[in-house]
This record gives sequence, C-alpha cells and structure tokens, in this order.
Amino acid sequence: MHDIIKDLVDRRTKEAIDAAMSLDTALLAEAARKTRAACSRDRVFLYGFIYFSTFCINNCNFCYFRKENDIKRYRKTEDEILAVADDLGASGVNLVDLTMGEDSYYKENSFARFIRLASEVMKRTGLPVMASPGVMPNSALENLAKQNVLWYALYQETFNRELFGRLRAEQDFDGRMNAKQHAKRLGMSIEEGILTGVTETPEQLAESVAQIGNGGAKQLRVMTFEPHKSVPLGQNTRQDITIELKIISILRLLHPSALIPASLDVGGLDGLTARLNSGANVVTSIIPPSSGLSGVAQRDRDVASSGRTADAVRAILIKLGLKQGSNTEYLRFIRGELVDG
Ligand code: SAM
Ligand code: MD0
Ligand code: SF4
Repeated sequence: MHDIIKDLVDRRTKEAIDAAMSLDTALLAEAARKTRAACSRDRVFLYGFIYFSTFCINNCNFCYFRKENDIKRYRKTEDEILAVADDLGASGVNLVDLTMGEDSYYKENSFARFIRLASEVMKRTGLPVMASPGVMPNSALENLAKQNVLWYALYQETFNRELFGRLRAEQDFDGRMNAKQHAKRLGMSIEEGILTGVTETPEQLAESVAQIGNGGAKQLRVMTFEPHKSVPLGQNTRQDITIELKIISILRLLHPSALIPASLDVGGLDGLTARLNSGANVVTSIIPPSSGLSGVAQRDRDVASSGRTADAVRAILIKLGLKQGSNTEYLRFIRGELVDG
C-alpha cells in the first residue's frame, strides 16, 4: 500500500486527508475499489428519489429552491406521490427517498402530513424509506421513528462553522447536528453529507472529511456544488469533478463499510462510472421520466431522456462488473453483516 494511503488509514487526521488529496485520482480509486470489494462484494444499491415539494422557507446560498429565488415551484398531491412511489417500486429500486424543501404545509402539526406520507409509501412499496424533509423537532422525529422509517438524511454541508454560516445563512449549526443525533438515539440510521466547490479552502474541506463520520452516520455523501446563476453562490464556476472523486475514495478508505452515494443529480448518467470506480456503492436520485419531478443540483438533467432510471443504472453496473444488491442484502449491509457472495 502507498505510504500516504497507509498514513491516511492509520492517522485519519485532516493533515493525512490533505496529503491524500495530492495523490493521483486513479491511485486512490484503485485502493478504494479494493476496500469496497473486501467489504461488500461489490454490491451496489439503487435509491429512488421523490422531491415532492419544492417550496422552502430557507435561503441556503447554494440552492436553486431557496425562498428568495423567484422560480416556478410545485407541491405534488398525495395521489401523485404514491403513483411515483409505485413506479419506483416496480422498477426495482432498493429504497425510496422522500425529499422536500422546508415546506410549511408539511411542517404543520409537527410534520404530521409528512410522517403519514412516509408510512404510506413504505406500506405501498414494501421498501425502506429515507426521510429528507430538513430539520425536524425531536417530537416529530419520535413519531417518524415510531413508523419504523429507516433513514433520516440531513447534510451539514461543512463542519466549519464559519463556512456553514455562509452556506446555510441564518440556520443553526448545532440544531442541525442535534436533530441527527436524536434520530440516531431513536434507532434510525442517519446520512451525513458535505458539499465541495463552495469556496471552501483545502483545509476546511479536509476538516469536513475528517469529521463526517464522527456522528455515527452509516451513509456518507459528498457532492460538487452546481452553480445556478440565480443563487448567491452561483457566480462561481463549477469545480472540477476530480476533487469529489478523490473524496469518495478517501471516504471509502476511512469508512470501509459505509454506504457512499454516486448522485445522478450531480453528475448525471455520464458521471456515474467515475463515481462508482472511485468506491461509491449507492446510486441516488433515480427519477421516473414522466413524473414531472425535479432533482436538486441539476434538476432537469437526464430525467426526461430516461437517463435516471433503474434500468439505465443497471446497464452501467453490468459494464463495470458490479451488481445491484437485493433488498435482503441491503438490510443485512445496514446491520453491518457482510453480503454473501
Ligand atoms: N430541504 C432539505 C434540506 O435542506 O435538508 C432536503 C433537500 S436539500 C435540497 C438536499 C441537499 O441538496 C442539500 O443538503 C445540499 O447538500 C444539496 N444541494 C442543494 N443545492 C445544491 C447545488 N446547487 N449543488 C449541489 N448540491 C446541492
Ligand atoms: C440525491 N438529489 O440523492 C438527491 C438529494 C436528498 N436525500 C438526496 C440530494 O442526489
Ligand atoms: Fe431549502 Fe433544502 Fe434548498 Fe436549503 S437546501 S434552500 S433547506 S431545499
């Protein structure tokens, strides 16, 4: 093993991460693939994505759906959402991710509508659900956990408080961290995530990579910021993909048994091969073509052309010698059991 990679895995510090970032992308990716193969027999899991309301009370400086952006928004009806969930279920995804902007309609009565929806989607599809509705108060998380919702996803974006203040302006760093910890205490699995290409320094990035696993998240995500001209941070150019690829590999090396997504929302179908080759083992943001639903980062990319379907993803997995894991393997993976060959 290369000395710098050995040092990364042994020390796990931000200095070791920073040093690893200077390695060749292909070298890191090769080491990451070896680690993934040893831990998961190269199973990859597919997540369907339903962004069911694009209304939001927040003003994140990176997000197209921020409140002050004067754009066309939608809030899908329950029937529409369940029809999409049925489609996704039939296409063979392993999980349904229910995502929304922080929409007051769903936040009312301690998120009662959202919690009912999550439970209904689980019942209809028989699949696990990931809840991605933004920060929830403890009482709402308790009701969500009572419905046996498996995942709570909430991305800190950065572990540097100053940068957080610039990205998620007027939001509470600790409140966001605490919600995840409460969900974890309630027995839910949590997903943590960071953004790159948001004017962070290499040191701030290494700091976030060093800290991302500290809260016990089982799914760890990095995404490259997509600069929309209409948002405050959108005046920056899109960062080269190699930074994200190297972080995916470093995350795999530091957290061998984590679920690590390759997001179709950031890189589209064209970006999938490189992300999977870097050590990712989940493909997220699968969207049925005619659902009228949006992504987040690249909200239209590949949706209408069927580039974001489970079939399109499986065709790529085959080319790479990878295989979609079954629903049983998925649950075993989350429990920390090795996937049988
Ligand atoms: N509203 C909820 C929240 O903020 O937690 C869930 C949906 S939010 C759109 C999901 C994630 O999308 C954010 O946490 C952020 O990491 C990512 N995101 C938003 N805008 C993005 C952009 N322009 N480029 C890349 N990722 C972005
Ligand atoms: C994705 N666009 O998976 C989605 C989103 C929210 N849990 C996930 C960021 O890429
Ligand atoms: Fe709203 Fe989430 Fe976008 Fe922030 S990232 S503006 S909370 S949808």
